[in-house]
Amino acid sequence: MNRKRILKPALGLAALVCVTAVTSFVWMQAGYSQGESRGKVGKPRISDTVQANMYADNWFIMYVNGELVAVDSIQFMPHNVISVDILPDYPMTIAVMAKDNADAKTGMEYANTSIGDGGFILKFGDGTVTNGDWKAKAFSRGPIDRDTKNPRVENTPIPEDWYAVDFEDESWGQATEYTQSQIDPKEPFFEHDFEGARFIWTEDVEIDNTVIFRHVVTTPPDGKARPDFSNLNDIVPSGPRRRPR
Ligand SMILES: [Ca+2]
Ligand SMILES: [Ca+2]
Repeated sequence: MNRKRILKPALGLAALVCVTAVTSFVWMQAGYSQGESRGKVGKPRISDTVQANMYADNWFIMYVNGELVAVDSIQFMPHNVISVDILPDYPMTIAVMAKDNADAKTGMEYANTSIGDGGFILKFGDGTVTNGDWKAKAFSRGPIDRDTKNPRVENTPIPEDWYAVDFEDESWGQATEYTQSQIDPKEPFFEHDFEGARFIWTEDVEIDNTVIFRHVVTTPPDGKARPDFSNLNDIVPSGPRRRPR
């Protein structure tokens, strides 16, 4: 074969590899300085997180800033505390759907012998707590009029975006606070930090069986300054510079 024919593609390939390497290096450098120019933020450490404690009678699911953060792992009993680490990011929109254990057709529990009652409480390590400032709305109620002989359930369709940050909850009422003795939490509750938090539900803790709570925390309640980790996907954290490949 002609030497020239072999040499030409080989030179072309070498040039391509060289251009790619230089481009990659420039891209890495640009990416790094872009991260720097947007304000330095180190990689989040576990010490940047706060503990979130939740107790629900009987079940809940929680979103923070539109992201799924916690699901109660036990639907009914025993009553349990869910404790997870979260990376706080303000303003922080918390959306919780809580459910009292209730038969879908009667709204009652324990083989349709009891109306049953709900209750929800939450405390985050930054001082965020549940109280009457939270918004609350019932989406499933029963038995209507407490008629346990002819039990009926009223359901309101749950909006698909109930947990979204921009969901409109202006028309919703405020949560009702309940005392510890009214809710009567079970043992694991006392082993976790809920100090300063209030049990909440709608104004009817018995008949309202599916309730959504929403709350916006504008600044850290404990007043502690925290880095803004909200755009972690869009920046290159400061720290050890990555080697160009
Ligand atoms: Ca109930
Ligand atoms: Ca219950």
